[in-house]
Amino acid sequence: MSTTNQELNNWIEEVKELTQPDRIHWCDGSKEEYRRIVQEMLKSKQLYELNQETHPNCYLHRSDPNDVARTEHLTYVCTSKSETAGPNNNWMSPSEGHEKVDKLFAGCMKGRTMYVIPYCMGPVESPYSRCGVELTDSPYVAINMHIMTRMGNQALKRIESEKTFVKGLHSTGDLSIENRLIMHFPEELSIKSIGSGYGGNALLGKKCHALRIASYQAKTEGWLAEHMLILGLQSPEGETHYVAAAFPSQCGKTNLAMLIPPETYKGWKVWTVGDDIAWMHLGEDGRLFAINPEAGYFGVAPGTSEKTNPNALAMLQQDAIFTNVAVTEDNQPWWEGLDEGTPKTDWQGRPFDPSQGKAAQPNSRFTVSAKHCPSYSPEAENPKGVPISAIIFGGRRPSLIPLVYETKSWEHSVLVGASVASETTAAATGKVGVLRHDPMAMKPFCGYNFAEYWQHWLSFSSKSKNLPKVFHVNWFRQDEKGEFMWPGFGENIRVLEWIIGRVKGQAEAIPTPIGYLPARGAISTNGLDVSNETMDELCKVDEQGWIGEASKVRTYLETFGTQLPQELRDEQDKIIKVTPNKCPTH
Ligand code: GTP
Ligand code: SPV
Ligand code: MN
Repeated sequence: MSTTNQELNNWIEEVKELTQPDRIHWCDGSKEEYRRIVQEMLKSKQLYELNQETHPNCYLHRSDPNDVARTEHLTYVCTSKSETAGPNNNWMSPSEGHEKVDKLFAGCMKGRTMYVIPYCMGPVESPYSRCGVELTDSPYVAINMHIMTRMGNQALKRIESEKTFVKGLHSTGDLSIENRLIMHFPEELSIKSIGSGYGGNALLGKKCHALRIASYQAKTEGWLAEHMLILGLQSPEGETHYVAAAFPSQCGKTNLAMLIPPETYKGWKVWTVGDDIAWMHLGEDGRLFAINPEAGYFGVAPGTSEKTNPNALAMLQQDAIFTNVAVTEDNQPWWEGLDEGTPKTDWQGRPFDPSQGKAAQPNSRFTVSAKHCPSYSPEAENPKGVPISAIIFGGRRPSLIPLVYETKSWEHSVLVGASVASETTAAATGKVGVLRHDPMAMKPFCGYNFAEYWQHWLSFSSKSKNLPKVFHVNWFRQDEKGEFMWPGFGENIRVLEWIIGRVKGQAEAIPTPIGYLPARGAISTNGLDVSNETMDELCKVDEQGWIGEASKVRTYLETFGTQLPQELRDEQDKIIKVTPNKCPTH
């Protein structure tokens, strides 16, 4: 096959010469093609069939044990000037980047099939969607892209008429960490990734294109590409407000996006638009409109249960790919926190032995089509996107940071986003549980200098008087025993209700130097086993703690030097000046 797009034909020829695949397979995106690749992978033991009675069309993939998460230290942004990438990215010049990575690509597809995957990020009919083509020697990537993106003929057609696309070259290489590089060339709209088959490193439409490359494009074109879920909260009166929320990896986006309200919230409903990425544009009325560029979920398995996320469990009953989970005696997928069944075989295919670690890899994942989610919003296919009433930032903070607070102004909102810090998780290699700065949950994903990114965020206040209200939440406060103080999951709707109440000018709040905190009783605890004392603790401002926090944030922000927008310093000065003795508690 070939295409009328000569640039694509030429690029494929170049890559063919460099990587020398035995065969080339153009993906058409059909169900039949998906089935065929699955059959081939079953034969070559790259996939295992799970129990087809309980989980029809569900398969398990076991990755290389060295390749289970994103590898941030091997991820680079290659721009002509190092300041463009900023201190928040690893940098190489484009020429050095190409040279280093092309050496690894030389001849790497010998004996393999190269899949040509045209894909569209976002509804094919949306003016906000963007296309790409991924060339990969991984059938696992091909079937995951089938689920995660709108791909094949429909995307190729758009590419042929639009004539522009992001070029993504991927190979699993030899899967060794020594020969792994994930390179981004935002000025060329291209990506080269080798040595990993793992999600964010290998499914190039996701973090590489839809965040790193897209954030760079969004900056020049005046929109936002963010690591955010999108949900619609429908009240019993039938009014729906859309909310976008940025939490770092493994900090609760998928769970919040699919929330099922508890018994006491009869008549409320959460609609899922997206669970990981939002592309937001200003509408004519000055509101931000968001589309979800993805078509599926690549979600965290551990912790997913009938209690925590029943919608996710329901969608995982069929047509899902599981990566690095354990299996039960009767071949059903299993992970820690599932709350039923017993693991027989661990994620590496060994008989499960607790002395060798967890049964499921802590970053084990499922891939499933968004359409299988019972709460999937029909508005997710709306080419215009959904209007955003509130933006939420958050992170994993065992202490200090309140359950929820509202910012005071757009400038303060950008400071609050830039100040996000969170404990590291298993989504990336490295130590887990270390507090690190993760502005807007974009530390691993912003394709250019954070200082310029904050400036870009700040610029929206002069373009619109109709921006969403902004909040910060923390589901992860712990007591002295290390237990979570807030029940989280479905109960998070109580916080969403307060947030929408604030948007509508109805919910009560107390002004403090850090922002507006919920007044006592403004967040309903009806039917909840959380004491008033705990609520007070969750919603208070610890002055000394905040002075220390502000000083750490300041030290971090100053690492961006003269490029740091002055507005962020000014906003922080305002907080520090008024903080001593001026934080009202309830
Ligand atoms: P990525 O896909 O890596 O971007 O993660 P995510 O932000 O979508 O996180 P996800 O919803 O998958 O949750 C990650 C982990 O946090 C899971 O083990 C969840 O069970 C747990 N979690 C999610 N929400 C809550 C919550 O409200 N409270 C508590 N205590 N844990 C939560
Ligand atoms: C994340 O790490 O934020 C994920 C998984 O959503 S990955 O696709 O690997 O980026
Ligand atoms: Mn994510």
